[in-house]
Amino acid sequence: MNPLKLYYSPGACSLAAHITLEEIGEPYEAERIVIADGANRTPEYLAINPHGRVPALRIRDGGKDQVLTELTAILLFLARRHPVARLIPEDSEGFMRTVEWLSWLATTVHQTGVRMMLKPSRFASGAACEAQVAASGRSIVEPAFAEIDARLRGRDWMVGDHFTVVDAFLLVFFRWGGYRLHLPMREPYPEYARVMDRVRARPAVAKVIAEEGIRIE
Ligand SMILES: N[C@@H](CCC(=O)N[C@@H](CS)C(=O)NCC(=O)O)C(=O)O
Repeated sequence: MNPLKLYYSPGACSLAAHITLEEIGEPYEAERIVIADGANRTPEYLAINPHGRVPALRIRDGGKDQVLTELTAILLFLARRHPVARLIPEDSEGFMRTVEWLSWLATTVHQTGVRMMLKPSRFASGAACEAQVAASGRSIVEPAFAEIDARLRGRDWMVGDHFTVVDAFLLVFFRWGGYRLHLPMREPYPEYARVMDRVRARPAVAKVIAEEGIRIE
């Protein structure tokens, strides 16, 4: 039995954790919890993650059997477990910027902007109110994508001088932008597209995309 087991839904934010697991090279198991089928709401899965969200990471080692939730926590845990993979910068400024990016992406961009656009009924009821919520979400997401694009200008990766977990998380939003939010991505955000092409060219990333059976664009 592998010590690490990831619970993921194809194309969800768990994609960043899946990529990170593949990048570190430690053997792991991965179980599909397809959100569209309601698999994240079954009693079995709620016993694993009572929040009913993916990703969740089961960690069985050191005589313990634990579950870690929250994508940011999972990314930092995996990167720290395998420092040789260099998935977070070694210096303290690079680490600080990594945590800053992960926090902003997970909260403002994902849980506020994207979620308001995709699931307005979780914030308001009635068609008019839901349309307002979705529009407010869009007013968060589009400037966020523009900021990501501007910050990538002249850079190969978002933080430090090598691929990190931040770049893996950025791929999730790039995919959602086109696929789920139906926004043009390549033309308005050419720097974002350029760096995501580099991310997608990594063998570990290509392998995970194939395993999840998803397309990026
Ligand atoms: N705060 C959590 C949020 C994770 C999250 O929202 N995951 C989504 C998929 S991208 C999910 O499981 N959604 C299921 C639902 O909302 O019912 C984290 O950062 O891990």
